[in-house]
Amino acid sequence: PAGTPYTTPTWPADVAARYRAAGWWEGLTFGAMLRDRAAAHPDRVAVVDHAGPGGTRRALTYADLDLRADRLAAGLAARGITAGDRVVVQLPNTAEFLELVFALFRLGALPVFALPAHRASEISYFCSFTGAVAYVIPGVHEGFDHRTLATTVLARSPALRHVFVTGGDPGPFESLADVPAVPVPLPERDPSETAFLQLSGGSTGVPKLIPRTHDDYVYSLRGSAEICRLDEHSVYLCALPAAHNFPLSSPGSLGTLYAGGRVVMCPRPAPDVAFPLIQDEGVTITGLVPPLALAWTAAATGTPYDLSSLDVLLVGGARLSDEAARRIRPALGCALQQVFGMAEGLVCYTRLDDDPETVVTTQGRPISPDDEIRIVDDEDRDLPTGATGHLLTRGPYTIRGYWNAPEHNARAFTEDGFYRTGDLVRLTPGGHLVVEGRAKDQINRGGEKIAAEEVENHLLAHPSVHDANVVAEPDPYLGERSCAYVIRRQGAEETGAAALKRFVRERGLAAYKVPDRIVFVDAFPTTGVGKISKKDLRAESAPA
Ligand code: J2J
Repeated sequence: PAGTPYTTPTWPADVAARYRAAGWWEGLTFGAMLRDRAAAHPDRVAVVDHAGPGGTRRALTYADLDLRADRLAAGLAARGITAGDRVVVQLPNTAEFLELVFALFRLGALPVFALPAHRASEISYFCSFTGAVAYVIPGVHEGFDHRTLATTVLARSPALRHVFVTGGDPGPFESLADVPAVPVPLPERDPSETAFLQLSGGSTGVPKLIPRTHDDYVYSLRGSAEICRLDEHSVYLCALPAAHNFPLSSPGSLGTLYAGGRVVMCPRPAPDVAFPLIQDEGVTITGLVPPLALAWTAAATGTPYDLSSLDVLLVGGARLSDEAARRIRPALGCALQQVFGMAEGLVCYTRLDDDPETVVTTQGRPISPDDEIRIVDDEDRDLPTGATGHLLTRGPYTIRGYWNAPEHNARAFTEDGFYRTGDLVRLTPGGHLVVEGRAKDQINRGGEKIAAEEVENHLLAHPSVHDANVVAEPDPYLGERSCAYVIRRQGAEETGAAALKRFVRERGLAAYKVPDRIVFVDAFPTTGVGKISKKDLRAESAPA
């Protein structure tokens, strides 16, 4: 709500000055970046999608994208949306996604990046927690009516004034296509200010929001584009949900625009949708989570589509097994780059000139020479090189704190500003990181992150549930899936697993967070000091 003193942690002034002096922060805003590229090569295609009437192909040049962003910014300004406002963006992979985020960047309004899979529980939280004034949705997407969702969200979010709908019938709301107006002069934004709020994978009851500045994010794009060798001939297929940090920035759609390349929006990442696009659009690079990389590898054998334009496949978001990594080049005929990144900042890549063994067995090394890495024990003591421990990091594009979460920040960051990633890693003698596990209370379901506590809280809201613990269990395809151990209240034996899953879904939780399996137990295993032992629960789930 207006007047709330939101806190946005940032880098100490001397550190910021150092990052500027080193040239990492170039003082470029997203608005200026697009303006510059549009001036340099107006007629080059910036983005292609297949979301025109009846699924027709649409191509926007850099000049088109630049003008559309200006027109949309003017229209949003006319509706009272101003610098500093938060706008929840929940769009599928379409050109409108890029038009809108650049319009908001130019206005200085902050996109809050939701995923299409989010439902009333997540979206209402984003809207109320950020005091968002607007929410942008597709009408019906993948068979789900986001307009109905918006009605629920609107009733719960006092600050929310506008719902804009892309594609088709806007229902009771306004069509985003009706918003654009004659461009108005807007003040240039300060590159050191927060450009947007990204979502954390999360390990707490509610997701945390990540404030990223123009300076720090543009640097991560530039570094990523160099490492992935993007140039004006690059064609990036945006196959994962466009708002996620990986397809947005590693090097993603924004890194591709930074480099002057072409972004192809892929509506779904399945091979039958992606392969024809790779062939027809001459895609050179894309990024996938491990289960999809496996699915593509399997589907490539005998495919009628010509995938020969594909030079690089980035795989990250969850641990890619060495065996799966080895299969990628032979099957898809492209180079593999492993990427270990996080929306909070740090991104590591294997390099295109790393030896093949390093590429298949490690998760790479950081973008920046100024990325600081510490690997520590439970008491924050540095471990000898090669030992596995907690990864702490700080650097020119890693946040110093979550948005408006001072208490949580005191735990999630060290006093001197290192982010506690919750990942367990080790360093190889060659200086590459290997992800060995996780200390945070999270399930990594094929790259989709689930905070155990968030799901547990929803389960606990059921009258038959006395207590609940959600843990990861191995899954041959996803790597991990979620399993809820539930203690029922006395006399509540009739509530079964299916009913509980339905209950959680109906509370408006994204489908990927609904427990894959529910096991009813009489008690949870405890540790020596009487704390519930998630480790022992995980062991119960492990294959014998
Ligand atoms: C093991 N675990 C990994 C990997 C991420 C690029 C790529 C991915 C993300 C991302 C991202 C992993 N092996 N290769 O933002 O820009 C797990 C770790 C990490 C968490 C972050 C990007 N790559 N992970 O996945 O914010 O546990 O970002 O801390 O969604 O994913 O999740 P997220």
